[in-house]
Amino acid sequence: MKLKQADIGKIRKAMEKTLDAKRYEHTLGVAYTASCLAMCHGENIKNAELAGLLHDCAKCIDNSKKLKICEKHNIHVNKIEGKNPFLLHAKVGSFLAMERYGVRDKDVINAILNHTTGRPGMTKLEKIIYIADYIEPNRKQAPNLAAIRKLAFEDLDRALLKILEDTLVYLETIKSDIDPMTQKTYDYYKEVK
Ligand code: DGI
Ligand code: FE
Ligand code: FE
Repeated sequence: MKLKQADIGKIRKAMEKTLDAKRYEHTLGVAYTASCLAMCHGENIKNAELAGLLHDCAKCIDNSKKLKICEKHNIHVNKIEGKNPFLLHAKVGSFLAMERYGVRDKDVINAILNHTTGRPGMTKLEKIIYIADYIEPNRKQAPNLAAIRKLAFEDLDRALLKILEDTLVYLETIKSDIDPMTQKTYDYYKEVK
């Protein structure tokens, strides 16, 4: 399918088709959690829902296909992404949001693009998607979830910093490669606070 203009109903149906059942439930959870955060913090509710619905649209594409899409469309793959191609679902997802799902809003595209690593100087919508991805109701494993869920409705920057900190600790514990952007984002928000 290729949409000329982003249509939330059509995109929801497309996600149900393209994602596995668990990922689709997670996606709905991110979309409505992002909508609630948008209400709470004065962001555009429909943009939050749209970005939430699409943030993982490339998650169920296998790694070799993701790498192929990047090659074909000149999307830069860094060393860490080359070794951990699942990270590319954010870049490939933002590309598909534009090309396949008809999203034109730059902020929505960037919220999809930066939802895994974050970036220094995120917009309110980018923060909302990053946080909603971590706290949506189907998430159960992360530590401090109850506290971070409460914090998300009080202070976006403090919630963001706590998630970044817990993510870095988790990645170090499992000895996973850390994307330079994840570290840069943490360093930036540590200074902001
Ligand atoms: O796609 P989701 O699972 O919904 O969520 P996501 O896109 O935020 O990806 C979550 C995973 O990404 C989580 O296990 C932490 C991991 N991650 C975040 N930053 C980095 C990272 N993994 C590696 N290897 N390096 C990073 O810098
Ligand atoms: Fe993701
Ligand atoms: Fe997600």
